[in-house]
Amino acid sequence: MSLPKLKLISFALCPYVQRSVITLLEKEVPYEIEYIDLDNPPAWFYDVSPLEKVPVLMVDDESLFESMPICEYLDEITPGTLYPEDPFARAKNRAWVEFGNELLGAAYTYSTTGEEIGYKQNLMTVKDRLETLDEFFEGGPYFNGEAFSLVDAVYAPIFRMLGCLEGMQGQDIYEDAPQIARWSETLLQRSSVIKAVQASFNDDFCDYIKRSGSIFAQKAGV
Ligand SMILES: N[C@@H](CCC(=O)N[C@@H](CS)C(=O)NCC(=O)O)C(=O)O
Repeated sequence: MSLPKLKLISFALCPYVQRSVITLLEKEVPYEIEYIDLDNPPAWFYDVSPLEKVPVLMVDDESLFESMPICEYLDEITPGTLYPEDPFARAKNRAWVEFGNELLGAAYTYSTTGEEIGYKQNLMTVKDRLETLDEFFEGGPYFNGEAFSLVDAVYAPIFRMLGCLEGMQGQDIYEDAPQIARWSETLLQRSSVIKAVQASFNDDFCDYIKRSGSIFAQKAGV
């Protein structure tokens, strides 16, 4: 089957975009990428993105929004699969993707909120979620064992973000989640994960947090 022409509409720091790029790279799908400024999106963006968010995948002349439908579509139009074949195992993978979305939301709020209470609550949520993840994690090296999956594609950008935050604040966020610390290290060394962002990502992300003037940035002294 010949593949359609694919173009990913992106924002350089977006973790949801990264999961789509990781999937494109893992499945060796040719694609183009266009970065937009989310603070000042081009007018055409509103025609292709009903929720006004990235990523959007342009498939020939049509658009597909929401990162997981994009990743699953890419997985389905290419040989092999990044999900388990067994329906129950696949459903459980999707449930852990949802868990990852919650973790990502808490990590984002913890690092960008201007409210002390929100900072504290979300930091606690991040640590609790990592601990829970550690209890359910089955040993690695990847989420499903030897095979890299879409669950890994979802968590890798979260671990990249947490790694930057740890570096800025000098604290060990994984102290109660040793298996997750190892999983994070494995993922952050994988080629598709490394290539899913621009070389300046860490600096750009730190700048973004600094500019937010958040409680996190104040406490980290950046
Ligand atoms: N549920 C969406 C979330 C995507 C998302 O939140 N993208 C952010 C950038 S990281 C965005 O476009 N925000 C723009 C806005 O909310 O106006 C997905 O999985 O694709």
